[in-house]
Amino acid sequence: MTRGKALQTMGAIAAGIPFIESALHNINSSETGTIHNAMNISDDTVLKKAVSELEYLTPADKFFVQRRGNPVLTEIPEEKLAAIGLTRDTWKLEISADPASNSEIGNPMTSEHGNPFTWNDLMKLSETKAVRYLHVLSCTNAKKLYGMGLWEGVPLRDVLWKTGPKQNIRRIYYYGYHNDDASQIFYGSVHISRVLEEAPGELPIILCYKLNGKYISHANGGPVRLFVPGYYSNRSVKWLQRIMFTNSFHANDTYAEGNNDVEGPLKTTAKFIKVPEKVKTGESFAVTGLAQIGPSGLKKVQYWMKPADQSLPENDPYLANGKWQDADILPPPENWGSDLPGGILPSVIQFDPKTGKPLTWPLTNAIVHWAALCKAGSAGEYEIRCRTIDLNGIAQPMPRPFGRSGTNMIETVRLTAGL
Ligand SMILES: Nc1nc2c(c(=O)[nH]1)N[C@H]1C(S)=C(S)[C@@H](COP(=O)(O)O)O[C@H]1N2
Ligand SMILES: [Mo]
Repeated sequence: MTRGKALQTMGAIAAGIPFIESALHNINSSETGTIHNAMNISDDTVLKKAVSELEYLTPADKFFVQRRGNPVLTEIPEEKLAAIGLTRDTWKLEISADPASNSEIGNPMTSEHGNPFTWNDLMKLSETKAVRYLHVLSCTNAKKLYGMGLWEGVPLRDVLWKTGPKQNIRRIYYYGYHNDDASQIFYGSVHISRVLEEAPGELPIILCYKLNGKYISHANGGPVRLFVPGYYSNRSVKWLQRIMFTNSFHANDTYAEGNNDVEGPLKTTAKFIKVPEKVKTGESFAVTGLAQIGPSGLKKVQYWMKPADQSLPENDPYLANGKWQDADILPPPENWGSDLPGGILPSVIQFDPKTGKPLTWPLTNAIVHWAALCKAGSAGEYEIRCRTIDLNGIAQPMPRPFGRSGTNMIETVRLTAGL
């Protein structure tokens, strides 16, 4: 089967259309070996129902938002936003050189010089430069993902070049709105190379103004948040108002000061979405989840169900010796989410413009859904765990098991089997 045909068949599976033999096995034949099929989804009504409840893109108003500041920044009333430059009409971005450094730029864009970068400037630039991509919003220290989004913006470099950067520039520092109180500033930084250049297939840092096709709400960091792909979301500063070029080579990030590793890319890690609390002994039930995918990719998602009173393998902190079984990794959905008219995804960087299909699946820096059919042989309490295996064959939480560079401990959920 050709790759295009395989993807088509996979679409049919997601839509619940019966298909012949395991198409999932066929797409697996590439050396990336992404999708492993333990159960024929289209044949099983329990699994099919569970899969039909999954939504790929988190609706914008269902994203988890980080509440910080006093008063809480996400909750500033609508009528106060214009006065602080956080409506589309009033938004301004000040771009200058770090006065504490020797960076040289020819054309600072600031209110002082009468030329800050405005919403109108951004919209003008978006006519020729707008890009869209699928990317998770994921906090370094949170167990659950904050959301899976479709982000639209203008590559930051296209704005920064307008300021005539010259020399002695190694990083940018950038800052969000902060209740006009210096102690509440949330800021981030990134190496200038990451702003100016990508490897083919890598995503650009953007001045982001749309989430799931709609202007970003104030709560979600609008009118403009920086979106820094590949990292945890602490680098994606909300309510962006100021950017500085600097010759400093140090990460200057609010999160770094909070004992977090801000340089590490996203980790490949599996999470549960739905595990029933109570199941009937001897009857099949479905478990669903998602995997966040980092640069090491995803080969498999696995689950392990065991009686709660059965002890864990000894001298095995990462449970490598559990009786892990393969879950089904789901194909691209037919319907991408309720925020999009008709559930139809507009063109994104990660898709082939000719076929409208993803260039790879699953996508790095995004999620993929998975499902498994389980059964409890006898009555009692059970534990169920899930983990990923990356494309290097390394099982979660390795190769980076430490917290503070992204939470990736193996998740455990309990359930009871009875009559
Ligand atoms: N201005 C500002 N930007 C911010 C934050 C913040 O508190 N203030 N939190 C950061 C962190 S730690 C995370 S994980 C994400 C959370 O984004 P969300 O609030 O849209 O979910 O925003 C980042 N950007
Ligand atoms: Mo975070």
